[in-house]
Amino acid sequence: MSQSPLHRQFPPHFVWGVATSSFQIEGAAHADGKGESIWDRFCKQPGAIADASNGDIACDHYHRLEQDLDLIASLGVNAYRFSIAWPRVQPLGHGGWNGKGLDFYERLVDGLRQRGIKAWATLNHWDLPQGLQERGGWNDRDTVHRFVDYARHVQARLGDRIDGLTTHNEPWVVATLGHDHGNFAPGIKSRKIAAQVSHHLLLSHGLALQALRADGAKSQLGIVLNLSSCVPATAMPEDIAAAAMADARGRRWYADPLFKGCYPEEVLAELGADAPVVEPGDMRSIAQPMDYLGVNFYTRTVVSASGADWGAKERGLPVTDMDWEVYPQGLTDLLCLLHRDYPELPPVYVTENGGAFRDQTFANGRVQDDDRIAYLRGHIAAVASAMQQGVPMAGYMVWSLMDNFEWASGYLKRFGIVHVDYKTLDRTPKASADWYRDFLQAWRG
Ligand code: IFM
Repeated sequence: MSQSPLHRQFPPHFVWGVATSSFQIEGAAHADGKGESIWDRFCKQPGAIADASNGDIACDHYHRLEQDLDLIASLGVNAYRFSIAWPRVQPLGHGGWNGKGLDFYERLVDGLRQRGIKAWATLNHWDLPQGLQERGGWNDRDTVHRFVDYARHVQARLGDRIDGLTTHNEPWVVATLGHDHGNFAPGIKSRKIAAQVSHHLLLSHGLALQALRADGAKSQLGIVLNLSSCVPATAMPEDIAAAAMADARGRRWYADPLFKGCYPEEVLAELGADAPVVEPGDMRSIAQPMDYLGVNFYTRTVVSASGADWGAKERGLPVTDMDWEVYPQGLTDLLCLLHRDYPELPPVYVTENGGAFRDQTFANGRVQDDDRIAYLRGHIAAVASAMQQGVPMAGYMVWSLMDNFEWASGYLKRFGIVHVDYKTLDRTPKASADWYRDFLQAWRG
């Protein structure tokens, strides 16, 4: 059976975007009254960041806004996903607001609208104000209420011009990498704290949705989860059980409360005394109806009971520069699993997908990133396949618009479809940017 060309498999209302986050691109760490974030602080810890870098300048997006808006428009996307730096808007995370911070995001949102591009804003892409960390950060229940105030403040000023408003980006990363493994800010290593943090993130999401709706929200409201499809390394029963447990810890710990109002029993049992304190009514607050679910997908996870590293390299499969296996079918599998497990699933957006590759750069500045083109094409086809199987897919966004600060890896890993020269801060679209633009042009017809 012949398949229609890829671009024809997507409906006219489909949302196509590129994504970034505040800390990774803005720079201007101390400009116009911005407060310190936990990532500003974390970068100062010796050994925390692979190249000992920080976000002080990053891509200097804060000072190059107009140029970057033109760059986004030149790709032909109809959406741009960015995040708002909480400490730019409220330097300490409590108390006074910084008008100049919101002015910047107003220019951004208005600039998108002038160019006919939908604004997709995330309220928390990890850069919590350090002032709140000093009061206990996400481990302290009061941070939940501070987040709701911040969300309401942003909506009051910009809500009429934001199409998609996301509470949190990848709460698993904040909880697990930030508070259990400790390799991300704020660098805490405690399973018990991480579990409590995950609960507070989910609770703040639910309470924010309630408050934003009570205030008359005009944007679509949702959350973004980083999810992977977990597959057993072999058909042995112990590997199958280990894969199911990994899925419960990573996916269902977040998605079950959101869609079913409960944590998975097997993970609660595993946590034992480290399980989070859940107050009466919390689970009902978390399970608010959502207008969409954002899914960030990069790779699948192959799990064995022995814990042996079943890396893709060992299996002879292609990997990105992060050593993440390239496996587009995993995205289809994951989306179909979500559809099966949660019958009330709202429209789903792949809010991040892309790869870090060691791009080949030629003397004329051309980056011929064929690996990235193959990656993107494969994953867009995986979205089409999920859609054909009935998953309510509504959009796809490439991570990332441009090379940027890749957290603990510093500037060593490049995810952009636009190359950034960190000496000159010049932006040069890579071959993948041309490919995406041509693909979208064909889709528009
Ligand atoms: O760069 C990150 C992003 O901030 C969150 N999702 C994964 C990306 C690649 O690691």
